[in-house]
Amino acid sequence: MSVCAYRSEGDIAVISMNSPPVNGLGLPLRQGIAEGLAQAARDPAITAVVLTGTPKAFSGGADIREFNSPLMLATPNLHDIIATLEALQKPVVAAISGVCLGGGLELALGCHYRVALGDAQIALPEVKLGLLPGGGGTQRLPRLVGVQTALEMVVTGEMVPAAKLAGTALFDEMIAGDLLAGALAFARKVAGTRPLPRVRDRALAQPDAAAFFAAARAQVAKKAGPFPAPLKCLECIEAAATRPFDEGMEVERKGFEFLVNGPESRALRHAFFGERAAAKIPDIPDDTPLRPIHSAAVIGAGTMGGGIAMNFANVGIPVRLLEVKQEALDRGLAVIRKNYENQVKKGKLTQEKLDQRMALIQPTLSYADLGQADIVIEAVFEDMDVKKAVFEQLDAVMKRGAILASNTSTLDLDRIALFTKRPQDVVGLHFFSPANVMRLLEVVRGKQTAKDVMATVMQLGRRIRKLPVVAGVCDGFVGNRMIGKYSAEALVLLEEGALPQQVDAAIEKLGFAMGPFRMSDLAGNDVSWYIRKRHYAEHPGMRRALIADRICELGRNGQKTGKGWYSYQPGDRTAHPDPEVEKIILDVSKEAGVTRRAIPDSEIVERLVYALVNEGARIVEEGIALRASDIDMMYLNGYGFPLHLGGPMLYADMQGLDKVAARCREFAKNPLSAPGFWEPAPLLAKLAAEGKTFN
Ligand code: T1G
Repeated sequence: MSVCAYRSEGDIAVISMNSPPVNGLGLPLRQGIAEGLAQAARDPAITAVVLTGTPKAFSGGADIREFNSPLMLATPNLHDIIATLEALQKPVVAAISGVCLGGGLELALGCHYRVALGDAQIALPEVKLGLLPGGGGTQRLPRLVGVQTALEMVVTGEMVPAAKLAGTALFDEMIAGDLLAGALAFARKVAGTRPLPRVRDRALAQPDAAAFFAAARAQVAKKAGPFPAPLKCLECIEAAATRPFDEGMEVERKGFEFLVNGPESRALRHAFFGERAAAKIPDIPDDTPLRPIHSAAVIGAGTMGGGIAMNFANVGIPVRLLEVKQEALDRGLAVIRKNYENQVKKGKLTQEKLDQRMALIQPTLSYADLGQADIVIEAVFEDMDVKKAVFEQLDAVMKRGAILASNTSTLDLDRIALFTKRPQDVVGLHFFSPANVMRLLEVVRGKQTAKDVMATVMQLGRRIRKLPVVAGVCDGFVGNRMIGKYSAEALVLLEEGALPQQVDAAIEKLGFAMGPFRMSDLAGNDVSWYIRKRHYAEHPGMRRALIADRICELGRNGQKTGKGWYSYQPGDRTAHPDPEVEKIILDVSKEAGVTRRAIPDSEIVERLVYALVNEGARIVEEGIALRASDIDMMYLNGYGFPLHLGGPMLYADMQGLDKVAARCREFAKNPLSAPGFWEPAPLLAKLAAEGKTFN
């Protein structure tokens, strides 16, 4: 079926774009539009043209799948189309419905007129992809909506309902009801109007431009972080307000060129597609029937359980919250209420919404009250015996077809499933603390987890505003298995010559939200100690993390005890380097006969990130993660990996896998590293040898 249809309604030509899923302006669609315009131009019976999309999308913009490929600039490119529009001797009316984004809006701005439905969504979202509008949007939009509105729209990339822009010159008419009928009527009305209005011909001035843009630049710079796009966007709007149109277009072209070839945009586009890819499970069809989820239950009202319950209440799903003791239940509810009250204080929630959400969280001490829930999630202590008791109870009380989920972060889900007579209904839903904030939801697929259960929880994950990513069953699944290697290497760095504050500072300078030692102090050093002791028992020959063990033996559990890798003042989370910790580190190095050395920050970063990458490669080749980009999505949304770097696997791609593999081989020579730790994973070695990438 053609992606662009042409027909005439009397003396008006109608060009209808229909290139699923969102009329991305890929080459075939661009060709279709160009052909339609040419046909309308040469047909003497045609007096005007209407350009339409679908109810869902006028156009979602340039086809971002074409980026960094020859297709992007293949002619007719977007500029060619807009030039054709502006040279046409017959009026073209853009009829806008659904989303009108990026290049799609720029296409509409090239038309002589624009009419729209009030609920159409308008945006130039390129900045969210690390780009700027490269089709003239930075020069034309201000000429219709003014500098201030255009600047906000381009620098934030946020969608604006067309109705909110009805008062500007962006739309010549707002259409109520039948968009096509309204557009045709408008086209007939303007068919004879001359000269044809072109946006580029409109004058634009910004009073006191120098001061205005200096102030705006300071504001934008504050929020831009490591991303160059927002300031480049501002530069273009400034050019539109202070220079002739063609000069402004040149500023835009140069800015776009710079950004589209930059690492930050590559990372943001990787995140865009990676999030959508994560929703796809190869052996589970997209149209798998889902189990209905009208109510939920959570076992455990602690930090995790309370946060998990909030996710359901936030989207209107009633949720039973079970604890074994009344005071634990009361405490859990008080924490939930406090969380909501904090949001009310910040103006992010109304009191009415708070009350509605609290009413949806129904406390109980009895398992019998859970029986009718469609899904239950246990968030009890990370101990297999405790999980066994809980799942045996759940198996006894939950209705047939209910989904039984564990929030376990490392335990064997297949074993947990066998505590029930319905292993096919058991799945892992690993939330990240704080569960009502962190976006990542690691969905652990057991050997026996039914396909419709997987499809249901993946959709439910999106419904509760999480990013669900699939993991297979192994120790630590994906995220924590990798972080285990990262933390182990951080400890080796201490034995070798670094201090916690140097290691944390180095990786935080790269952009991590928190280095390994500050993170451990926040999460609780006893948590990782408990896991280390389990590993020591399971692998008696395993090399002990002597420094970390000593820290824990002293009860230095982190922020919650006022001392950990750092010391803390009461009520203050500021991490203060502690001489007692430094002494422990120096003692262990001495006992191990290690001659400490100064380790460059760059080496610290390589060893921490490549430890993640190497384990990630093993995880992909074992099929524990479905794809490398899933690992990146996990690290961007659950572990504070810097967004402008796109995730550990993309970071490795950008360094060059041959370089990464070579460095791993270098690190493998370190006598302190565990046997095989730095052996390049076979997938890494293979891709490096073939000059390929993970993504
Ligand atoms: N190009 C190609 N595919 C796109 C696309 C696009 N612009 N937008 C979405 N898709 C695919 C997406 O990958 C997914 O595919 C499917 O559509 C549904 O998307 C020159 C350079 C439009 C609001 O940044 O914001 O124009 O996974 O799951 O929740 O100045 O997609 O099904 O195979 O997100 O309903 C500017 C990005 C481009 C818009 C729809 N445009 N897209 O949301 O569905 S740069 C954008 C979105 C540009 C010019 C510049 C959203 C949406 P699959 P979805 P949704």
